[in-house]
Amino acid sequence: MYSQGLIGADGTTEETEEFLAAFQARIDREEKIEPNDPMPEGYRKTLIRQIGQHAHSEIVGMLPEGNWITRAPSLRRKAALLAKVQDEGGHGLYLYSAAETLGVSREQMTEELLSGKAKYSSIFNYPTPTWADMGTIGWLVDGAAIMNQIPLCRCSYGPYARAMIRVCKEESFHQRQGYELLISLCNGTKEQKDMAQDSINRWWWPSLMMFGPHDADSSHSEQSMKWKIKRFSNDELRQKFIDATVPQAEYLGLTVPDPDLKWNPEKNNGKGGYDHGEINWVEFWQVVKGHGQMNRDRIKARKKAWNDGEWVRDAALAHAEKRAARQTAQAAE
Ligand code: BYC
Repeated sequence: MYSQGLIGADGTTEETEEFLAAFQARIDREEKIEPNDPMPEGYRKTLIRQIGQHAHSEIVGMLPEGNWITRAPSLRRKAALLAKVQDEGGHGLYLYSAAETLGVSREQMTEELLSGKAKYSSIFNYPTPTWADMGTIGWLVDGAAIMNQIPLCRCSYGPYARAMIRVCKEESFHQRQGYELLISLCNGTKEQKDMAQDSINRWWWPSLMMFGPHDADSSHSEQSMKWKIKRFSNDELRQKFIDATVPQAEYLGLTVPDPDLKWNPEKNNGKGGYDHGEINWVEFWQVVKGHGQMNRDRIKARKKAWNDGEWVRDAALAHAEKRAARQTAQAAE
């Protein structure tokens, strides 16, 4: 068990071999790590990086779909899209709160996003030129997110794992609304079905990129899996996603734009799975490094929102300070 003796006199944890082994033993026993527990600095930093990136992705992820709220073709579609975008704002807030339990402030995280130091998911740097993209994002992007995030509900860090339970329930609604939208388009006119196919042609490969680089090129996976932050590797999750999604495309009567896609009965230990073509990793890294089609627009929009919201933050803070002062004065009376 832990003893406070592992905490140094200055309050920092001493990362002796004994400390690291005791920490790993807790992880191996599937104990949840909580905010005040001693933890290796690398564990804390990895979580801040991943949760922060995840929170930014949710917030930036509101922009491509927000683009279509005013142009949704019916009240029903508008209400569903509004609810989805609002949910994403909520996910960002739970995730920023989970990261704050690790000793980083929301201001610091936002500054890192706006300065380009912190990453967000590559997927949100692609444009949304057609209404069908609202269906495809729900189906493919939220579908990929669910595949990646269900295992995060079992992440070793308690606040992140608990936040992910609600996030995943909402993502499931998002995925279904997207798929239902595409079913309507595919049962509609030829132009509507063509619009759906064109959208899948543009979003298929970027959705596969969401899972990150191949395992051999993933700098963090090995350690993150040892710490049970990640439960599956990037390639394992990508394969699960492809295997689950291709039959859904077939049901829609649409095809995924991969000429090398082929059912392989030997794959997945004889359970069968799809062999697939290679991702364009040059494109992936260009987008991750800020040179995608929409990177500049996305950061510009977030900077404007942050600057426009300054007076709201100031007013909320002034109100909180005033109330605290009043309470202190009352307590002293
Ligand atoms: N895009 O060692 P690796 C959503 C970076 S939001 C950009 O494999 P890791 C939704 C990676 O950060 C979807 N960067 O890293 C919202 C690392 O760079 P740094 C977001 C990427 O962390 C609204 C480097 O490449 N989901 O669901 O072990 C509407 C090496 O990678 C990407 C999450 O954030 C990428 N695609 O694994 C709809 C989930 N991939 O940090 C939907 C939580 C990799 O060393 N995050 N990089 O500079 C994760 O599960 C993991 O962080 C990842 C990457 C699987 C994404």
